[in-house]
Amino acid sequence: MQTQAIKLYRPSVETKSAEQPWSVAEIEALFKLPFADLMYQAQQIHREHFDPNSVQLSTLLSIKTGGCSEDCGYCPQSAFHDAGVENRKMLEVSEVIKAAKAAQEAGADRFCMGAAWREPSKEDMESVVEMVKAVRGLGMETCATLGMLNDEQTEQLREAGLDYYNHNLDTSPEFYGDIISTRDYQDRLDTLERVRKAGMHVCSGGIVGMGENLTQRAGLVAQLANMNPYPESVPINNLVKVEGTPLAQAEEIDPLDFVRTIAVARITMPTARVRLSAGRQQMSDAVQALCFLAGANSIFYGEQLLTTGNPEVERDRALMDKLGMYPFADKH
Ligand code: SAM
Ligand code: DTB
Ligand code: SF4
Repeated sequence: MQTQAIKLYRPSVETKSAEQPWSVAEIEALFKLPFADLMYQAQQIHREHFDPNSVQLSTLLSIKTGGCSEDCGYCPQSAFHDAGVENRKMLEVSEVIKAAKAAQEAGADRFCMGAAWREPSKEDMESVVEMVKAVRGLGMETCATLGMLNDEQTEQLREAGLDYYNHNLDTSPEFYGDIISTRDYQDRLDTLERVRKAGMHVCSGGIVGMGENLTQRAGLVAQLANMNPYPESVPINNLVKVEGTPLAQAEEIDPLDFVRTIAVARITMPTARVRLSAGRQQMSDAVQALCFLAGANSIFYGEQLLTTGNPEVERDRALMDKLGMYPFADKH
């Protein structure tokens, strides 16, 4: 009988308290659940905390492109790699305002400014502060990702009205050294701590498909989920393989394993916005739909990520219509 089957396969939905950290083994066990059980658990938790048909839209703008002094193996903007990305100077505040207005008109509610820096300089900060104030003035939520920050800089950004700071852990501590050698994991954790202390929302996630094994993938989620509190926003990127970067030939991950990562992020961080981030351009509508079912409720919206492409607004609008989904901002 069908009802019996439902009872039989109903997983226990475990809600953890902040004092009860997730072990890597527990998270790995979630990854290994039968797909239907994992999705069911993720959906239950998603529906407890969010409208499952609503999706938050963030538009990205690269305010300073290329020539970065870090050697992140995935990144086309690193000066260590030859990915054909030009080292450009920082955008003018007026250019940023123009892009933010266009994003707002297209329906985005959050505008994220990204810079290819290890860390911003004093002069960089003066311009960024102007940009944040101007974008905030348009009534949009603001986000920035500028590399490592010191206490003074987090304070400046908070005063300017920055809502979110994006700083990804990218992968597990054990795998980090295989991907980046110019900084260490603790540097990332220190900046996140400063962002939290200054009172801004934390946006932190990672990349899958860099050759990490399952334990390492679970290790990334454990790091994020065990932050106290965990990030309000968790971008899950599927590696965009760019010619000229060390990871250009990385083995493609099975799309269902990507969906599983979203589901595990949702289960372990119930109230976070889980963002289906880089890699969507290469993803079918069906896989994206599974990601939304798994608990993703935010996307990057607009033709461009930082240096690589993202689905066109028309494609995303059509996808949302097809799925009966709507932008979060439309209902608030
Ligand atoms: N430089 C700053 C930093 O690293 O924090 C901010 C910009 S950096 C490009 C922001 C994030 O983009 C990285 O942490 C990484 O997660 C993501 N990213 C960069 N290249 C990527 C790629 N090829 N595929 C997927 N995500 C990527
Ligand atoms: C995030 O987690 N993904 C975005 C944003 N935060 C800054 C960046 C994706 C970059 C993809 C490669 C590129 O376009 O250069
Ligand atoms: Fe620089 Fe950020 Fe790219 Fe690393 S990910 S090379 S820090 S821009």
